[in-house]
Order: sequence, then structure tokens, then C-alpha cells
Amino acid sequence: MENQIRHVAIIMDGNGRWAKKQNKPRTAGHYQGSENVRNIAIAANEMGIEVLTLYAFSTENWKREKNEVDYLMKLPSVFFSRFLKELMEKNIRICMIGEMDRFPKATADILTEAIEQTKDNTGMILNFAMNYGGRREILLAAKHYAEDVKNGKINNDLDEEKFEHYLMTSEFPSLDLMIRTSGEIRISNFLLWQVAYAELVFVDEAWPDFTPEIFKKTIEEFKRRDRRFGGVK
Ligand code: V0D
Repeated sequence: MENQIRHVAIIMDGNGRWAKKQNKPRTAGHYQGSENVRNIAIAANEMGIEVLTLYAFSTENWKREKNEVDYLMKLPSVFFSRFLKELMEKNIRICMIGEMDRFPKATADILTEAIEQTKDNTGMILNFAMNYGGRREILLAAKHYAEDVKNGKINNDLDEEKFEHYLMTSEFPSLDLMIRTSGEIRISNFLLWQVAYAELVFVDEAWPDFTPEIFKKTIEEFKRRDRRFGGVK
């Protein structure tokens, strides 16, 4: 089908703002946000989306207050103890992009275990960007490529298609749609290479208020758009 949507990415912004509005600590916003990850993942799976990539933790997020970073490091564990069974039942596979080696061992172990436990699931891929940055991804790909040339593994005849093999998203279909919640109109270093031909949707709702109903409407809107890839039909 022509307008089938395969890969959706979301910048889950506005959790802190959501909390502030309710006089709650920022961590309460993050907790509510992780709850919504479950709701949106289930909805995406039902809509037949193949890959849902979520910006959970950027390379910049380490600069936040220690108590907030500490809380975030515990969220994957909280998330899986609540939802892993359900993800298994729905045949959802967990993947990660980013440099997980910077995470505390306890967090990294949980992530590795979730990837391992769901690796044979054949349904939707729920892909978390963790300690991820778009420029960093491109830089690492360039270094890796240079290394392969130096070692005589490949010729120095790089093109866009070959370069994509070095990106962290190489096993996924190309990005169709990027959504950002909470009203900011920026990409913020997320999937810089991959966003080249994607549709962009910016919604005003904070991430905890971005319901499956709004998500479904957003996807319907995408399907109505005529994607031209710079050519003419
Ligand atoms: C906080 C909104 C789920 C964004 C969503 C460590 C900010 C809630 C996870 C998660 C976060 C990550 C990997 C995984 C399972 C769950 C998560 C972080 C932040 C950063 F395998 N929500 N969530 N991770 N937030």
C-alpha cells in the first residue's frame, strides 16, 4: 500500500512542564511519560507500524540535576517490571540506539535483558534512543567507515546507501514521520540523517497528554499527505 507507514519517531517533550502545571516534581512528569510510552506503543502496534523510535535520553540529558538523572536511570526497570509481560503477549521487540555503555551497570543490565528476552518477537520494534545524539551517530559512522577503508575491508567509494549501513538505524526501514510533542518546533539532534525525507508533525500537547486518539489522528493526517521525495508524480 502506497501510504503505509513503517517507521515513526517521537520526541517525547513536555514532561517537566506537565508536572509543573500540576505542582508536581519533574520526576512525576517522567513517570507519567513512561506510562504513556506503553499506551502509544500499544496503539502503534495496533496500527501496524513496524518501528517506533522514541527519544528517551539524549547525550545532553546528563547535564540535568543529579536527582533527576538518577530517577531517569531507574525508569527502564520500573517500565519493564510493569509492562514486559504485556509487550511479550503483543509480540513487541525491544531495540536500542545510542551508546548504552555510559549508563550505570544496573540500568545497562536491565536494557540488555529486555533486548535479549524480546529478541525473537516478530511484531513491532519498540526502539529506544538512549544516550543518543544525531551528530554523534554520524560522526561514529564516519570513523567506522574510515577504519574499514584503512583496513582494506572496503573501497573508498562511499555513497549514501553504503553510508547508511554504518548508522545505528541500519536494520530499520527509512523514517516516514517524526512527531514532537509540547509545542517546540525543533529537531534537537534527533535522527538528523534519517529525517531528510520524513514528514514532520509538531503537536501542542505535552507528552503525558498525547493520547492514543491524538496519535491515531496524527497518523491519519500523515497518510493523507502526498509525499513527493522531491520528484513529481
Ligand atoms: C522520561 C518521556 C520509558 C521521556 C518518557 C532513561 C522522558 C519517560 C523508558 C524506557 C523515560 C527506556 C528504555 C527501555 C524501557 C523503557 C524511559 C528514559 C526516560 C531514559 F528499554 N520511559 N522513559 N527511559 N521517560
